[in-house]
Amino acid sequence: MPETVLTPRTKTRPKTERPKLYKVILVNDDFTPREFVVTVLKAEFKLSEDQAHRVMITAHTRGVCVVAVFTRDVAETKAARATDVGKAKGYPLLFTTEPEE
Ligand code: TYC
Repeated sequence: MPETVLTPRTKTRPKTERPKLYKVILVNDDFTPREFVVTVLKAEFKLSEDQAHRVMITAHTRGVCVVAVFTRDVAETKAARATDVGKAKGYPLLFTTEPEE
């Protein structure tokens, strides 16, 4: 009797987990000038003038706004750097991070 050779119809590939992503969140305060917030958003997060202005206004009116999403390391580094830029000018500007659901 001839042997039946079955060829698999699906390719197997090693499963690589996608890294968990973290949101960088801009927090409103009553002291940091609006234009300064926009400048920091453009410099640290590479937002356009228009994007930066929208993010700033959203945080200003709602209290917080998600700026962007990164891997944990990148999110924490960028949030710390952006917060430090404000601190250097004596402003309480704050960026925090939070894991995505
Ligand atoms: N609320 C600030 C003001 O009126 C501007 C501001 C916006 C500050 C967003 C922080 O995350 C912020 N000067």
